[in-house]
Amino acid sequence: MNLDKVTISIKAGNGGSGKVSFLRDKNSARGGPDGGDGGNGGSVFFVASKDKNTLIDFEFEKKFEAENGTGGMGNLQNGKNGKDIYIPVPCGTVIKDAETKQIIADMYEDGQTFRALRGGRGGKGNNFFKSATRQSPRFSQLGEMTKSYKVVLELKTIADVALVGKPNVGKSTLLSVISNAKPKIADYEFTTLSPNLGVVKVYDDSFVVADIPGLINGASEGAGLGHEFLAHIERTRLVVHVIDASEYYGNDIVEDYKTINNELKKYNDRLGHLPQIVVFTKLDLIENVDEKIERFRKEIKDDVEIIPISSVTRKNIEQLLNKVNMKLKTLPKTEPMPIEQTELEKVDITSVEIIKLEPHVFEVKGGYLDNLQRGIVFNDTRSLAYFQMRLEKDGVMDKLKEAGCVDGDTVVFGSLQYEIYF
Ligand SMILES: Nc1nc2c(ncn2[C@@H]2O[C@H](COP(=O)(O)OP(=O)(O)OP(=O)(O)O)[C@@H](O)[C@H]2O)c(=O)[nH]1
Ligand SMILES: [Mg+2]
Repeated sequence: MNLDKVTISIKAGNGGSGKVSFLRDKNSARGGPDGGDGGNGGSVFFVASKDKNTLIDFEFEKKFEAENGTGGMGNLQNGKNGKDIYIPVPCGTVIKDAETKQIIADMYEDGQTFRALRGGRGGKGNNFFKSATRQSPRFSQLGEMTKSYKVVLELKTIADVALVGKPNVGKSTLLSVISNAKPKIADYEFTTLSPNLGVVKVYDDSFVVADIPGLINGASEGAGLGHEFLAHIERTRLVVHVIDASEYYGNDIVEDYKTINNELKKYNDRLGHLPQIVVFTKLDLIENVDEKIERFRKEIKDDVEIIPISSVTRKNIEQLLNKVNMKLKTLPKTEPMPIEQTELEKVDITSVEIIKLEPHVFEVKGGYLDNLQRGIVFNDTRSLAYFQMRLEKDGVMDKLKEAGCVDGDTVVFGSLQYEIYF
């Protein structure tokens, strides 16, 4: 089960169709058109929530559909709008188009809301189409049908500090000592199977620490459990590199340090170059820590801060937290992922569809028209002239002729209608 990456499908609600209806009551033998408009479909939103830590909910529910708008009715009653849906995700969830893999949103801050899909527009009822010359329109518009899309949700936790190290060195123990988190701790490798987050308080400051599964040689290429979780800490600001300095299990502090740093570098450049504080754990089991530090320094040659601690006796824990806190103050805040402006709903600006609604009444629909109409001010004659010129130039008038439209016929463009003369 992968808690950090799931694919789900989402769909906005269809628009309800407009109604064809005529007023009937005992006083009027033949009343006017009174068909109402269809309601708009519901939209699909994502909301970032600090109360969620994993994507586990999506293991069980993978299909999200907003409500359809209902159809218009007689007596000028418009259909009801479909309800929008709000899908809660943990802060730090990156949403990608499953098809193109492009990022469409980074749900970064608590409460941040993102509309992924807009509900289908409701169609106009026949009342809308009445005019001086047409008293009894027997047509209405269909509601807009929406498509279903697949999106990938990927959790890239926003923690300030990452506890990184080999398995069983005491990362989770350290987190349990410095924060409110209660991770599982045990004397074997790969106790931690998914990341734990804890909030650490130092006087009036606080920061978030992530404890991830232990890393081993080859982790960056997928060995062990660490690889997928390295994605979590891509956005941390500081690495606390935890090394079991007791060397009780026959490990070597220098080798461990090099192995882990190598994996971080191989995973990506940013992780490889994050500032580090090295923590020697299990100090309570060590007799001469100064000697170890000296040997370590000589061999690694990096000028890195080393703090020996014991999570069991809590020795030097306060010193470590102060160091981390001070260091964080000097580091830039993490930023949301840079997003290229991509949208899930591919904007179609070319399609033109001509529908014969009834004899001598045609409707022009499609992405071409939506796009063109966005730039037109319909009560401005110059803007309107431009609209007509474009219809001519882009071949829409020819298409109308081909469909059987003749001089004097009515053509509906979205929410406008014209008598057409070629
Ligand atoms: N003596 C001593 N034992 C420690 C200390 N810190 C952790 N341990 C022990 O080390 C073992 C591993 O601790 P964990 O915190 O589960 O280690 P981890 O690094 O989270 O391990 P993974 O999740 O498997 O990667 C446990 O038996 C802990 O009790 C310490 O400061 N001193
Ligand atoms: Mg652990």
